[in-house]
Amino acid sequence: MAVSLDTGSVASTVDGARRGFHERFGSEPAGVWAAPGRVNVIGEHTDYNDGFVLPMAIDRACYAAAAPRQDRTLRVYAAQLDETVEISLDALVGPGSAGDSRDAADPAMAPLAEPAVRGWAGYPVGVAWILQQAGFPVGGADVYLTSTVPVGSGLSSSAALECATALALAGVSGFELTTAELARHTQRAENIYAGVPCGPLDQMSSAFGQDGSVLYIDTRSGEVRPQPFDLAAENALLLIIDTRVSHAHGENGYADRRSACERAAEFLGVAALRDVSVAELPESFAKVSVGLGETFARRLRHVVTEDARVEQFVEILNQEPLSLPRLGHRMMQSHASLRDDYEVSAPELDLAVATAVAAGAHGARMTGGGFGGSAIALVDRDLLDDVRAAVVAAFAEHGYTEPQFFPAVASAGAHRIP
Ligand code: GAF
Repeated sequence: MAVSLDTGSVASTVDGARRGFHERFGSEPAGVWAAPGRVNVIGEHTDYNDGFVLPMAIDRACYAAAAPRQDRTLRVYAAQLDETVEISLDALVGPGSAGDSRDAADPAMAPLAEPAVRGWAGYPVGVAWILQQAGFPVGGADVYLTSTVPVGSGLSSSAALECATALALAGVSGFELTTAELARHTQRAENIYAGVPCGPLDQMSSAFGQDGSVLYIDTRSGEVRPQPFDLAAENALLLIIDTRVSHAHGENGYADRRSACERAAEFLGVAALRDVSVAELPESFAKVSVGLGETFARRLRHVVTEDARVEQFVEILNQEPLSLPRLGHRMMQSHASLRDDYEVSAPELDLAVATAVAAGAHGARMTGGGFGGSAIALVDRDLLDDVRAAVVAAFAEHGYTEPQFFPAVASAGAHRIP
């Protein structure tokens, strides 16, 4: 069975965005801005614990074709949904309602009680809202959004949409956003306006992505260290296996894991679980088991060991010759910890991982928040067809929907299309 490595042409998508804008709004866009989705290679559920992550931006992106308007209206059309949201920017002053004193520097992530819009529209509108809150002069705009990031696949279609929208609004309104501002404000839009308590991983990946590199990010300091990740030189690739089980099923599970970590940190008297070292883990595990219960202790163990695995993975990446089996081993440990201690995997993800490895992958793991979405497998190119065929057969045998496959190609972060 041949594996198609074609992920669609960027040029045709950009052209499609331009043409789509023209058909919808009757004029030419002032520009097109693109922001990628991501896969997290390792370091899962560590970002909201101030820990380490190792994502890369992928060559699937959201494209925003946009033009300024003379009035204060923001009109956004989402091509994949065939839906438009239209709102006055003046209705977006103040956090949802006048008199709420929260501003963009406020660390509180509590969602707005009454955002002006909900659902998908809350993402682009939330971006306009947060940028205004932060004092940027957002002007009226028409925005046409089209995306090649599959929705619900755990590849950050929402961060891609947010970052593309933010850059387009900045571009047509005539202000600049630094990469760090882009990541921070879009995350806050998602937390506060869309009401999703995500950490900084997805928006940082989309903003800071680099061609050919994974990003070693310390989410506490915000430091981003790109690490070359040239799997082609090893005749290997990172294969994304989209289980087609929407990760949206896990929204409550995500919030629950996040608050369990916050409780465990508070109980241990540390600012975040990042502050518990591997050496302290046995003692901290015992304390949390007795004080809060064994489930909390297992959540703690996942976060502490996962942070350590990110550092080990980066160490291996920097050694010559590169050992794919050692990288694969860390991926397997990460998956087991997410499945057993953190309990965010799904039967389809477990099957994809086990089958890929049985068919010869060096390692595999779920990626993203879990409860569905995608797995990634580190595969030698000459075994690609075998791995894919084995996973397709295993899914069919279990009566699961056929998964989709595409390569994770480390790509540039959010940018204006020249
Ligand atoms: C989701 C969240 F949005 C991220 O912030 C991160 O916590 C991830 O799950 C798990 O690592 O993608």
